[in-house]
Amino acid sequence: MKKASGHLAAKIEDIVATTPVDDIHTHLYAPIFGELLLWGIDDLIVYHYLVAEAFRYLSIPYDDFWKLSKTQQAELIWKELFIKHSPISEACRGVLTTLNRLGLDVKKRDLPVLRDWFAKWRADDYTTHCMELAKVRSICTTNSPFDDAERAIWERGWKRDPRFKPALRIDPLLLSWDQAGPRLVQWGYKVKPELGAKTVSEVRRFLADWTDRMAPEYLMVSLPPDTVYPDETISSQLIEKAILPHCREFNLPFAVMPGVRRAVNPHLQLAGDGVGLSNLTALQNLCAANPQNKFLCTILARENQHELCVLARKFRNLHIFGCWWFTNIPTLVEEITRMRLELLGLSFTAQHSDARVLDQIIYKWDHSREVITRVLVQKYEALERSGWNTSPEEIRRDIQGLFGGSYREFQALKL
Ligand code: FIX
Ligand code: ZN
Repeated sequence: MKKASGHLAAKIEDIVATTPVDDIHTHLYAPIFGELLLWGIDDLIVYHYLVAEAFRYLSIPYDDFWKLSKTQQAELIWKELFIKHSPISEACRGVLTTLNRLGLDVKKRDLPVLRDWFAKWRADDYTTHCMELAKVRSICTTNSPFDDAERAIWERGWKRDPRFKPALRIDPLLLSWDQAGPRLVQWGYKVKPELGAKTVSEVRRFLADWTDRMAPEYLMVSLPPDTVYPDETISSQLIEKAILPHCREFNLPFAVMPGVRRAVNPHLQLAGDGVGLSNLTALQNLCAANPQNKFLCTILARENQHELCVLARKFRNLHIFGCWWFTNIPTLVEEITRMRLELLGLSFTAQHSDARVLDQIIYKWDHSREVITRVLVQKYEALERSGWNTSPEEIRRDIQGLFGGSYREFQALKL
């Protein structure tokens, strides 16, 4: 059997490292949103992934931790996860990769010096700097009309930064109608607790108003693992009667992220969510019953990944993307990316960052590119052994597809 040349591997590594990405799901904000855009050393360290890990060691009462200032929390986490133990976990290593790529000397382990360095930056210059370092071309944000802080900014309006692309997040509407309904009433939409025709049309008016205001890329919800569709719940009815017709009218995909068990340990706040195995029959039913709707999906449980790939083989109105949260670790990114390539070829989006802190795009994309390179080298070498030559232009085309091109083609698809 002919051995692949080291030349091919080097070429792939170079193309993966230099191809710009469209980051299609994050929790970041454009700089105009002020303090809502998190960045800098303290936010990197108090990231909820690290809070969860620190509490593996910390014995202080949860409430005492939450009463501390951000700086104090960061100091506690830094001491526990970086000084008293080696920072081996993916989230810890991420902080170091980020600082290292920003040109900071992590060996010194000196938090005040790091703080001084960050203090010199302004958010808008720093945004450009991080996006350049990470080779991220555009950032899709998560925007909720139910979030009081950001709603006010949307209502005021501003000149758009074209690098930031909003997504309309609707979790409260679908998952806590009891509270979302009264808020809609407060905002002038005549909805009732039961979903009569008038209420449905008012929910659609609400969605249309926010779609006009935001011009979102898609509508999005994270779903608990036990979600069933269709059924008699308000959530299922809202999807069928309001969300899906709205998405068809505005040609917007509906993005679902199944598998999150919220507040498994509420004392950990944002860090307290867990994972569960989803019943993908709900997604299958959505795709099958609504061929004119487009669905984006990333799923949280490792055990659901294979079934999700098979579903994507069956439904062209389903586009799968990214390795999310607990699956965004090298072991699983490698396994999932290989599985997707083997079952779907190149018709998926390899990764999104899910970053909550701007600087994280540096490590999340660096680490992902490293793993994706490893998998692609194996795949193109295997093609070479089968007698197929792939030109650098073809490899670049393929990687552009995995890094946003395939998503854009899906967006452009007319069903
Ligand atoms: O629902 C989501 O979009 C999740 O990404 C978040 O809920 C989660 O807290 C997170 O940041 C995961 O990376
Ligand atoms: Zn997210």
